[in-house]
Amino acid sequence: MAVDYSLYLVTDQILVGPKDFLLSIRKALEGGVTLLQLREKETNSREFYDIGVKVKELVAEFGVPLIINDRVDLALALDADGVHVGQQDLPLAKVRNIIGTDKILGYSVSSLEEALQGERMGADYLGAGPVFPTGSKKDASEAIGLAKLKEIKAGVSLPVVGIGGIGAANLRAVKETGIDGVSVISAILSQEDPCAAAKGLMDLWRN
Ligand code: TZP
Ligand code: MG
Repeated sequence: MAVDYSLYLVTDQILVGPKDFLLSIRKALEGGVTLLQLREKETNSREFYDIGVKVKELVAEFGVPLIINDRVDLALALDADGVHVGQQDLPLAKVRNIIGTDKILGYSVSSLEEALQGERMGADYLGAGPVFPTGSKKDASEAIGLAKLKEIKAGVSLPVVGIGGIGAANLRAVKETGIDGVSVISAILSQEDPCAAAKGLMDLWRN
């Protein structure tokens, strides 16, 4: 499956509120989001599954793949397109064994060492960051900055997306590191108009 990593939306239901959640995602998709990760840190398994069913239907309308954060079991239960895990989640090689080779496997990294390990262990893409300080992840580690992002991209052959504090103001500089896409939460979901926000980011990414 050829995946377009250009504008990768990570969801945060707490940020948007449950009432507007699906509508915000729909607007973001209308604005041109190319990949979507469902990330639920505070919901129980059943709620996660139920929202996953709805989000899967929604992304299917737009032909956008669905990635599930952390929860390999839910990625399988939902038959999502892939799963994204970090340094504190199940070991990457175990996840690959469980999901098989047809599903997309994403891995969070903050250093070239972790990136190379991800490559060796079978990741399909890397989420590198936080690039800049972010208020959207409680346990975010220190920002790695653009130089380190560039070093990670240059050191691996996998697609790399940058994440953390990325938005309209810094997207051009981020793109200059050579990465394959940007992953954002607040630059779309905290905006008044998620459709216009996504469109604006996509325009900046393309030009
Ligand atoms: N992982 C590293 S930073 C981050 C995650 C999930 C949060 C990104 O959110 P924002 O609002 O785009 O900075
Ligand atoms: Mg995780």
